[in-house]
Amino acid sequence: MQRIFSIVITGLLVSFAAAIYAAEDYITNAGEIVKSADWENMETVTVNLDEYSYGTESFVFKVGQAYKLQLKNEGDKKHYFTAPEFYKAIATRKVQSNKDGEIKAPYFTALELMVNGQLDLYFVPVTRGEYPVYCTIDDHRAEGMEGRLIIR
Ligand SMILES: [Cu+2]
Repeated sequence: MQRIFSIVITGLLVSFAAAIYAAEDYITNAGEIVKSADWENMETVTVNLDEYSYGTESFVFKVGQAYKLQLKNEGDKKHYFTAPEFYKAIATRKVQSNKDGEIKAPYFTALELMVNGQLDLYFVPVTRGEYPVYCTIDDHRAEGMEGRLIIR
């Protein structure tokens, strides 16, 4: 009887821990954060992707500030803006392609930029930290295509 009781308790603790982990996985109240942000005073930051860099080694963002991150592929190959930990630390409003439309989703893990492509990520930084960004195509990361996204 006592054994069954402890198995039940263990099961409850495991599911409780899983719930906490899931809650911390992504910003769950992103919608509210995006809604209450001051988009009139949005800051625009441009990232120029090419062979093989993001133009600048690190980008710094402030918690609570509304941003448009313009990703421009100026290279001769397609490139990725892969940053799973960063996307978990921000409240995403949308990703917009000026020619084709916009995608509203609570979070992303990576964005792919075609040659001459541009995608604009609208977001609000939430969790302070330093997050890596890198390109997952072939050996691009080894060639130096990585950077740091810093939230202060
Ligand atoms: Cu690349």
